[in-house]
Amino acid sequence: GRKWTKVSQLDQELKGQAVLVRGRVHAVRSKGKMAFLVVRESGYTVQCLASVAENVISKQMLKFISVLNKESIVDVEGEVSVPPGEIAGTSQQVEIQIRKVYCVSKSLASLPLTLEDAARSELDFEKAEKGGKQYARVGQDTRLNNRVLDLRTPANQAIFRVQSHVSMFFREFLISEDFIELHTPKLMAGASEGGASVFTLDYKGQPACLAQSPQLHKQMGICADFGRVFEIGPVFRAENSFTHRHLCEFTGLDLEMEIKEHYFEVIDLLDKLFVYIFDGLNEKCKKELEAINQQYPFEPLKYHKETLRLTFDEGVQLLKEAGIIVDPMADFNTETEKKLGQLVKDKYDTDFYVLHRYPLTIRPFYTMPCADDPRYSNSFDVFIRGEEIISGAQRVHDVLLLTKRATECGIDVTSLSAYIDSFRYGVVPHGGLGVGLERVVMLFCALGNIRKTSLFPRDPQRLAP
Ligand code: ATP
Ligand code: AMO
Repeated sequence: GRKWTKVSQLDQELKGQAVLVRGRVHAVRSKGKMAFLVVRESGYTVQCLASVAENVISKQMLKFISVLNKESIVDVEGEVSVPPGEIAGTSQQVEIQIRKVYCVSKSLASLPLTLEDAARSELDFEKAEKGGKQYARVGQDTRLNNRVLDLRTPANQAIFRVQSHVSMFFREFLISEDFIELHTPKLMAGASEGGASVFTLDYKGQPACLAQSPQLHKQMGICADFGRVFEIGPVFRAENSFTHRHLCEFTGLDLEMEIKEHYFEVIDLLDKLFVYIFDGLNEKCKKELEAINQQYPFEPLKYHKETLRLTFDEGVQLLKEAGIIVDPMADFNTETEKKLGQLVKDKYDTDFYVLHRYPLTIRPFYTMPCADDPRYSNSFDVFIRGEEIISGAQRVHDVLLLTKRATECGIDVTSLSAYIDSFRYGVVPHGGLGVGLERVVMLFCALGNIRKTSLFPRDPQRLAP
């Protein structure tokens, strides 16, 4: 095979050498006997020059280059040169003197959105306005309808690299803590979480559901003596309303583990796990975070080596001190949660914290009531910037109590019989949690909308592309 050079590898050390690169036509300009072709590969760009004057290329080749459609895939053969002075507008500080250009795959001439438009930041809009110019904004529907193009922007490339790192760090940390990765079924005979937000389907004549979480089967993994289990997989929720943080399909990072004495053992683990993830992102994804920041500026996440833990009641008190009176036995609404996030930030200087000991009635049926006061539960939620990223709890492992709680929650226990039966052969006390991957990335980077961190989002109004 021929030797290929990546655009990112093009530097002054290659001066005078012949290179072969493949990338997209990022921009083309022609001017008399010259053509300027900017080639982009994995977010890196290089300017390539074609000049008829020096007789290296033909007039036909010059014409061919100057009419290349943006986003087409091209192979460029040429020689690396170092122009005097700085090169503006490209990432690489060298140029390629073109010998030949091949078009490997042609893009349509008219694009539903251009990458320059899609990559603009608020700052770019402000600057343009001051300069008397006005750019059209690329709306979210245009982006999502043409997601493949939209995903090519530097910020989007970075978002999904960050997302990949979050799941990698999650897996890496848990494996090192003796967890095993399992894959639970997504086709279910009954709902996993109860409630209305379940997708139903026909399973060869039998009514079935898409899993709303791996809850039941990850616990059954504990019943089967796996001790510490995790899963990274799809989660389906038939959400009705259209919000900035709910999807109908998202990626769940779930874990379940034996606990010896207290649900704090799960919180201790998540504390270390998330410090590992955040440290890892800050260390290994510097370039990506910078690229996201360029388009969507955000304050870095403030967190500490030891995560703040407040009880739900302490949360209620904090709100009360700020003049916000809430029902101490009901869940906070989105606005109150956000407000509490601000109060916590002001008082404790952290964007990341745990609220635990929730009232039992607002938690799912499988949640363990507190031994000292059964109006409360051994449960917790975790927040970033006042928005939930994790729910978790110790689970009820006693069959009688589990049946009672399910019934109290209005759930038909026959639909749960396989789950409940698995507790009849003895099970260690256990607890666990579920994380929304898209929410972690959205909130770590303060992106404001979960559609930005979902590759091809599924929401109540969108099932394609
Ligand atoms: P979880 O699934 O763990 O509950 P969540 O972030 O969806 O995660 P909920 O407990 O459903 O949180 O809801 C928390 C608060 O968010 C609710 O009290 C409600 O005010 C608000 N909320 C939840 N779902 C919606 C929705 N679909 N539309 C508008 N607000 C919602
Ligand atoms: P819960 O329902 O809170 O808990 O879900 C866990 C986490 O998943 C994320 N999440 C969502 N993300 C995007 N779109 C949605 N519609 C959506 N709904 C939830 C949130 C949430 O914190 N079985 C329990 C977990 C457990 O106890 O182990 C559960 O599913 O980040």
